[in-house]
Amino acid sequence: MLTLFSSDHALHHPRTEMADGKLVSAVEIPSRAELIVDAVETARLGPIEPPQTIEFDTLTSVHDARYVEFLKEFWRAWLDSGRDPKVHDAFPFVWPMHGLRRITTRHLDGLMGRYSFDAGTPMGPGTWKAALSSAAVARTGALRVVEDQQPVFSLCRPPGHHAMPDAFGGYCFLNNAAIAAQTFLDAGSSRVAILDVDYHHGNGTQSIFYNRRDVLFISIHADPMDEYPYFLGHADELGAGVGEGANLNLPLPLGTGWEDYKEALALALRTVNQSGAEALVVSLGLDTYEGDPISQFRLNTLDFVKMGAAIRSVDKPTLIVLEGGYATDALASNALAFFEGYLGG
Ligand code: Q9C
Ligand code: ZN
Repeated sequence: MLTLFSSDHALHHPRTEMADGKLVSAVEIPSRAELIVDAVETARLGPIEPPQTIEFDTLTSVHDARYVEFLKEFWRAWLDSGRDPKVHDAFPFVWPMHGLRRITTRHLDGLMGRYSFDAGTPMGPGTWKAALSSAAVARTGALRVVEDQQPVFSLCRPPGHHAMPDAFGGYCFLNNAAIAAQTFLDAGSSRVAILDVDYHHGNGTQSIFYNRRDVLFISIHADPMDEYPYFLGHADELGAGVGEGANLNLPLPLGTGWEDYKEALALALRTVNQSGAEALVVSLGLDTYEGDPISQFRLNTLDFVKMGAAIRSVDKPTLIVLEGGYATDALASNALAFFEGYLGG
């Protein structure tokens, strides 16, 4: 299996994030991707290649152009506003909600609030370049699936599934899975399914395609009544307009283990199989692991073998896109376990 990877991911290297009323150590850190790419190499899963450059127009096929412009210009604006160039963890802390006006201000703090939805997603000098490389890894992955008619792994970092049409959050800036799905459509697929198995609901991916029929979004995740992102990912969100019926959320209780998880996965896979989709994008989060530091499901390493095997039963051109997963001591083995099952190891 081909893996796409860009070393530019390391240009985004947050040290801290806002949580529990204080700054704590960041968990979405460069070693995540390094551990997984090293494992792919050591296990000889196949070639590891860099992505092609990605066009601005590709980004704006799923994101608001002014939002992408904001991400691109952020660090220059930070410096121009006279702020500390040594800071590499910048956070928003005021948002245009609850009747406040959603306007784009001159002040950078207003701009950051306009284009974000949480305070847990630090931005620094290299964030834009890293996010762009991650999106390129996803897009090139989809193009290679079409070209080679083989499954491909896009080892994306930073992750993407929380990124909204016009807002960053949840450690995500550009929605890699959405860009990949749109790439399949632009290459001739009439319908694409996205299966999101990250522990957290993919609120960004859902939002991007909520009013559309051509992309079916299915997500298995911790119940947002009890878990981030709280304000989206509930079972009654079914899609809207012509997209009604093209969105399926399968929230599960905190503490869920494989016995219950596999039932939800079977339902999700049946739905994918019956959807008429001509390609599949898997948003692969490894944060369903029992040892994940910020998550509360109970899958073990062997369960990822079973997950990979179950997902492989879908007979469609498939791109696997990396999302979350923060247990650095187990990321390599969990990724390899998934691919062992997926590739029939
Ligand atoms: N102290 C992904 O897995 N913050 N994003 C949780 C923990 C948000 C996770 C707070 C977690 C976002 C791609
Ligand atoms: Zn996650």
